Amino acid sequence: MTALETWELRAEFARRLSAMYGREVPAYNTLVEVSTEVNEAYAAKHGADAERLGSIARVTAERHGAIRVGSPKEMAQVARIFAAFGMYPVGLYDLRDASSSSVPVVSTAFRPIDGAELAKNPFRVFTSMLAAADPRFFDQELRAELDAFIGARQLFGEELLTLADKVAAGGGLAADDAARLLELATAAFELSGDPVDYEWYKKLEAVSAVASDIGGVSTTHINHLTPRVLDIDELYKRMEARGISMIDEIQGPPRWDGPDLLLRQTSFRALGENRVFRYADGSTSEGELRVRFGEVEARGMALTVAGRDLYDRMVAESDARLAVAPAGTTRVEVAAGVWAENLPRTEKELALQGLAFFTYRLDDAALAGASLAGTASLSDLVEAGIAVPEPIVYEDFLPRSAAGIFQSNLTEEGSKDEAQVGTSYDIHRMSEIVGFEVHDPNDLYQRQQDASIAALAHRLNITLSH
Ligand code: OOG
Ligand code: NI
Repeated sequence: MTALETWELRAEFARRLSAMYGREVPAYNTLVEVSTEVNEAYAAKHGADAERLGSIARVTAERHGAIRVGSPKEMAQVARIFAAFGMYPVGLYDLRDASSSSVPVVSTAFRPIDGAELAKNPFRVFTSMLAAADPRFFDQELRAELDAFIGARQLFGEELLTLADKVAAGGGLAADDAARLLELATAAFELSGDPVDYEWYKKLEAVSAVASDIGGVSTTHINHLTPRVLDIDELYKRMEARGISMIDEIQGPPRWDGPDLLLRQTSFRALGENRVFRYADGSTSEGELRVRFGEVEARGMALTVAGRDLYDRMVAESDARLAVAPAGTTRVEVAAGVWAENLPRTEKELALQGLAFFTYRLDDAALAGASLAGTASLSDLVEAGIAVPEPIVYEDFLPRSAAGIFQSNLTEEGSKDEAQVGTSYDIHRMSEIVGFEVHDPNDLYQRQQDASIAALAHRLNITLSH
């Protein structure tokens, strides 16, 4: 019996969730189909350049999922399951303040953290936890009810958790254990047919539709599953041409003629799905809920702290200009102008200015014509074409886009009592909750870049300064 490697398990987990979600939300299959068309056309047109930010095999299989849990206990349990698939928490996203309407969650993303693992299969899951302790959203009485409801449910069974711990400890599983782990882990995220308590659901929905989706039902489910495309503008056009109306704008960086940066995302609005409701008199009947939707993304390069500061300043500048722009001007039009003014247009310039993360490849031909003494600067090597910067792909999320994705699917504003002081969460608190260290994404990119520079210096047998 062959033992499966962790990445094979992860890839199979993503495939199974994808098959399940496609049965539940058929429009997802359309999105995947159109994404595949767009990627094939893009690869045919751009050749090797299309693989600058990941092989076609990686990009074709690439998905991120989003799930939502109700308590620290549930967060810690789901972390054990993801660990079995080589997915660890990275980044803290506090969406409570990133949005104007009521989004009472704090989130992290579970994903592989090692470059080689990411290249094999980068499946990631954006995981949000209800901030039930935050008095701005939930008064004492509602909080007690929420705690009781969530405390009484079991999202993940003992068999699943035990199997997950076993594989996480051993780094591989015998085939029959693997089959069972995959079956149970996939089923844990399936939409449940259990009746939804109508009054309880509506009570939470009055605070926030996110709260009712999390705390108003007895199980969790995939909220969306997102394929990656190489040309998101083209995808947007093709989806609209098929009669699927997308949200108004692509979130994140604008389209421009320089390298792809960070993350651009777009989605179509939640679709009505049948659910059974149970009413106060004990009767049940079919109703409809709209919470699950389709999203697609295009990934670009990871930015350094300096690059990210610049990005955040450009976002603020775009907002400021938009506020005084003539009616009808879009955010994207304004942003494209701001970007053109502020950002270098080539990977090489981004590397030289320290704005994005790179690994460095040695160009042997350029090296052959050069004479290197005992020390050199990385910049000189880049200028001379000896060290060729290769971009590191952004593997994470953007809080503003994430809040936008949540919000684009809310029909009501919900309520938030700003007179109360919010509960604070930081990356350390989140690590305690999750039961694993929540990595700072910048540290992971920096480590990868540093290792590549050290390897370069070693191969050249020189001391490298920056
Ligand atoms: C998660 C929203 C965030 C993204 O791609 O930014 C997200 C959710 O709706 O649960 O998935
Ligand atoms: Ni998403």
